[in-house]
Amino acid sequence: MAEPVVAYIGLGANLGDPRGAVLSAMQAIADLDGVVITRKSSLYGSAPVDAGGGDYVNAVVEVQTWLTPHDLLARLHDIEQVAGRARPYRNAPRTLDLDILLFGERTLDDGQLTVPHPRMWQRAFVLRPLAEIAPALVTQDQLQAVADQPIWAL
Ligand code: PH2
Ligand code: MG
Ligand code: MG
Repeated sequence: MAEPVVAYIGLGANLGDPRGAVLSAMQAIADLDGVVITRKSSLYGSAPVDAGGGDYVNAVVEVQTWLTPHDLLARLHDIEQVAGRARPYRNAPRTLDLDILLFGERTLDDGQLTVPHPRMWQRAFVLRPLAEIAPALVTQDQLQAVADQPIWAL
């Protein structure tokens, strides 16, 4: 089997039972064929960024995967669907959002998937949990740049 790729997945929810949804999603990701979770961040509470609704629960997981980026995205969408994800409008409150943040060294932008995630470096709810599990990937300057965004450990 070819070498796996190390990828990072952002988890977020602010509708229904956000904490339960994020924890269940971690288990669902762990249960995927061709995906192994290697690190899980703590859960964080965060105020919505560029969005309405209630506070979010956010986390990031590191995985090793043998899937292609698009196959991984499709499996993550399946998990969102099971969690009752609806997409009434952009950045609407959601029962579960799973975003591929980084996929090895790959860069990709084909209309379906953009990797690295185009807004990840502007978002404390991504950078703080990412820095917890992969400190080499996030600089102090990058954390400083989002220090005004309210985020707290749960
Ligand atoms: N996700 C968004 C938009 N805004 N804000 C927070 N705090 N957490 C999120 O996961 C989030 C957001 C779009 O996916
Ligand atoms: Mg998102
Ligand atoms: Mg998404």
